[in-house]
Amino acid sequence: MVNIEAIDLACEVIRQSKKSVIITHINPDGDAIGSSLALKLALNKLNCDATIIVDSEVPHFLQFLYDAKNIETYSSIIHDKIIRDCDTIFCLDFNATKRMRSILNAFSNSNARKVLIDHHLEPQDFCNICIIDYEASSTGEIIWRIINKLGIEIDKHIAEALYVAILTDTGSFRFERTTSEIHRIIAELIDCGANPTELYEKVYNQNSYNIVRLLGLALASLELFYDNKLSVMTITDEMFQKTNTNDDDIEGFVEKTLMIKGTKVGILITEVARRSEVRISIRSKGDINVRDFAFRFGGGGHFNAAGVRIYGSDFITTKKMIINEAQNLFH
Ligand SMILES: [Mn+2]
Repeated sequence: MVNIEAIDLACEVIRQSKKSVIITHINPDGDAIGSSLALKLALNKLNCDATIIVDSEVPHFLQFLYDAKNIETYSSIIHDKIIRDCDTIFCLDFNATKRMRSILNAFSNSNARKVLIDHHLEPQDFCNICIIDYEASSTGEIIWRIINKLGIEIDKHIAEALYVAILTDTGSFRFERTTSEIHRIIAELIDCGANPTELYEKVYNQNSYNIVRLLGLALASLELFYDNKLSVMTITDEMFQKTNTNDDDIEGFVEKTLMIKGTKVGILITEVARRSEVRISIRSKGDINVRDFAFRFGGGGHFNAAGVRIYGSDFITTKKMIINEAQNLFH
């Protein structure tokens, strides 16, 4: 658990802030958006202004969250001044500067206090204050501790944002860090107005027909290697075109690679032609460390869930290389 001093420090910084910016990572997930919204609402209750900026759009399945419509997609003309003039910048749910993509320049040029709140391994050194808990299930969990320590009342909107953060980052309460403590936090959030049935429905059952068709193509692409221990899902640019979808629409697909009996590692390899990018998402079961695997190619993440983006290299060659290298995971 994150140490008490770090939480106290975060509370002190938050109380001193009057004008803040919250930055979260590109292709934001439920934890990125949920924890950012919860922190913003908490800051607002302390009369601190907060602007959430991301160099991406908010995914459709998270747009229902209260105040999500006010999350701003980065534009240098509009936001560089805000980033320069604020007193505190909170970086949530990422620990490598490349994850803020083009916001980085304005971030680096700002003299604001910089506070990192995150739960990923191997953080880069780019903030003045780091509140990091490698054992936390989600950034939302850390934000919950901070809000509690601040003595701020958790209203329905904050409860829903934190619930979605924890729901999505624990894979609906089934990943490794789903402790009894997490369930106690969730119980409290339910008491504060978060409705599990309603939130699950809004997060997971609002896919377009096109996305479900893309999932069908992706499932049909599954290939097994190394005695079925490795399962590989492939999404090509052609599949996106056929279903009129794009790489924002593949949230959760990688989890399906682990459905097969005997599979220990699942890899989703996605061709993102518009950015000359090959996006690799990796999941594993048990004691197979996929974070180190991703790290070797310039990516990162968690022990059982990691990813990497490879730019400017041929899709087929990259896929072959990744499958070949993945063999080492089973030694
Ligand atoms: Mn997270």
